[in-house]
Amino acid sequence: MNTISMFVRGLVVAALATPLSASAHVTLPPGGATAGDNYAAAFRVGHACSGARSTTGITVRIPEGFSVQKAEPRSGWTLATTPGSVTWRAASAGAALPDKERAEFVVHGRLPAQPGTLWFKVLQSCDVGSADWAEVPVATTDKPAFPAARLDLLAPGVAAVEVRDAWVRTAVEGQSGTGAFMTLVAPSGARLVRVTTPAAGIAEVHEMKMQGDVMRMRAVAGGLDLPPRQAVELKPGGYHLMLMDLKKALAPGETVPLELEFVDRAGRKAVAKVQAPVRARAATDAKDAGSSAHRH
Ligand SMILES: [Cu+2]
Repeated sequence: MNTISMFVRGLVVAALATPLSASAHVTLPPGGATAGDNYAAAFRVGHACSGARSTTGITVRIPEGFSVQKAEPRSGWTLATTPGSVTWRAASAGAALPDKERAEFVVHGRLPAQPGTLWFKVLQSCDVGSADWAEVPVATTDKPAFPAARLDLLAPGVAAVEVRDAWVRTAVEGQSGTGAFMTLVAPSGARLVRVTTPAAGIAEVHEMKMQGDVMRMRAVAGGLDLPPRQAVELKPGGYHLMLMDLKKALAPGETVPLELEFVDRAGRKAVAKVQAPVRARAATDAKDAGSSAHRH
C-alpha cells in the first residue's frame, strides 16, 4: 500500500470515527508511530473503574510483534513482567492512583516492521472492581464500551504526528498573506521543518514575539520542535503557519490542502497531509472544528 492510498483511506476513517474523549478509557497518544521503530508506549489512565475511588493495578497484555525492552517503574508500585504482559500494582492503598488523577504507564519496545494497527489490551484493577480495556473494533463504526488501546503503525514517510483542528483564516481578493492554525502532537517527538500548499507561493512557520512594545512575527529558525507527547498549539497571536504570495482569495467553506514536512528524532523526513477548512476565526465549538488530518 503506498502513501497516497493510506492517505485516502485515512480520510474515510476520519469521516466515520468520533473523537475519543481524552479522559475516558486507557489510551495511547494518537498520532501513531513508524513501523519497525523503537517506541515508548505511554498508557494514559485518567480515571478509576466505574464506581471506584482509585486504580490499584494496570496489566498491559503485549500484542504479538511488539518486543518489550523495558517497562518504567512507578514509585510506590511493584512491577512484574512476563513474556506476554507487564503489570504494575500499588504496593499500598496510599500509593493507589486516585480517580480523575492522570498518570502514564510506560513500556518501551520495538514495533513490528509491517504497517497496520496494533491493539494493546489493558486490564485496570481498582479498589472496587476492574475494567478490562480489551475490545478490538471490527468495523470502523464500532464503538466498543471497553476498547483496547490503539496504535497506528505507519509506513516510512508518513509522519507520526496528530494534526488536530486545522484551519486557515479567510483572505479577500488581492490580500497577499494569511495564517494557518492547528494543534500538533508527536507521540515520539518531531520537528516541523517545511510547509507547502498550492494556495500560497511561500509558507513558513512563524512565531509572534514582543520587540520593545511592538508585537512582531518572524520565521522560526530551524523549524518548530514538538516534544514527545506534548500538544503544540499554532494559534492567532502565537506560533502559526504564514501563507504568503496567496494565489487567490480564500472564502469560508473552501478547503486548503497543506503538506507538513517533519523530521523525526532519528533524522528521517515524513509528511502529513491536511485538508484545512477556511474560516473567519477559530471554531469556538470543538464539534464543528472539521479539519481532517491525514488519518484517524
Ligand atoms: Cu506570520
